[in-house]
Amino acid sequence: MARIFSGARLVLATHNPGKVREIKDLLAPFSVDVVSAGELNLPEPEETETTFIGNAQLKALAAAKASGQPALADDSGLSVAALNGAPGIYSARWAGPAKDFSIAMKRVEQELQGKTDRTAKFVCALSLCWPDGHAENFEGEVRGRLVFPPRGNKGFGYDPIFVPVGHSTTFAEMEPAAKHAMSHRAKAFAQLVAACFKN
Ligand code: ITT
Repeated sequence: MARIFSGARLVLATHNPGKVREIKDLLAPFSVDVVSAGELNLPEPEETETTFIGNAQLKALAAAKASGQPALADDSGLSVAALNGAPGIYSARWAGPAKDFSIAMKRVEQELQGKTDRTAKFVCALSLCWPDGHAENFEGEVRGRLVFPPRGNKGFGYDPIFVPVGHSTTFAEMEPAAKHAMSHRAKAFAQLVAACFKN
C-alpha cells in the first residue's frame, strides 16, 4: 500500500520554472498549497544517481528533510534511440551552465547527422518523499520523433524538436492542455495521484 499524502502543503523540489508551471497545472484540481524549492531558497543537490528514479528520489528526499514537509521531485529527460538513449539523465547538462536549450537541441541534431532513425521518448520520474525518509516513486514516458529545426515557443527544454506519436506538431507548438493530455509528466502524475492522493 502506498502512503497517502494528507498534508495541506507540498514542496516542489525543482528549480526548473517549466516544470514548476506544469506540475502546478497538474496539481490544480487538488486542494494543495504548492511552494517550490526555489521560493524556499533550498539548495539544488548534485544529481549523482544513474537513473531518473534515483535522481528524483535524491532531490525529493533532500527537499523533504530540509523543509520538514513532504516534497515532490521530477527527474526527466529526452532519450534518443539512435544515440543509445542519450542525453537521458544528462538532458539538463547538455544545455550547459547557462541552461541554453538551443545549444542542447543543436547538439542532438549534430550527433544525429548520418543516422536515419529519428525516434525518441521523453521520460519522467516523480518521487514523493516525506521528512522521515519514506519515498513513493513513479515513471511515465511518451514516444515520438525528432524534427529539425526547432518549432514553437510554448513549452520548455527540448519541446521544440519533439513530435509525439500520432501528431504533427511539436510539444512547443501545442497548448499546455494538449501536452498535459499525453505527456510523460502527466502519465507519471496520473500514477502518483491514483496511489497517493485521496479523491
Ligand atoms: P530540477 O533538477 O531542478 O528539477 P532540471 O532542469 O535540472 O531541474 P532534470 O535534471 O530532470 O531537471 O533535467 C531534465 C531536463 O530534460 C530538463 O532541463 C528539460 O530540459 C528536459 N525535459 C524534461 N521534461 C521535459 C519536457 O516536458 N519538455 C521538454 N524538455 C524536458
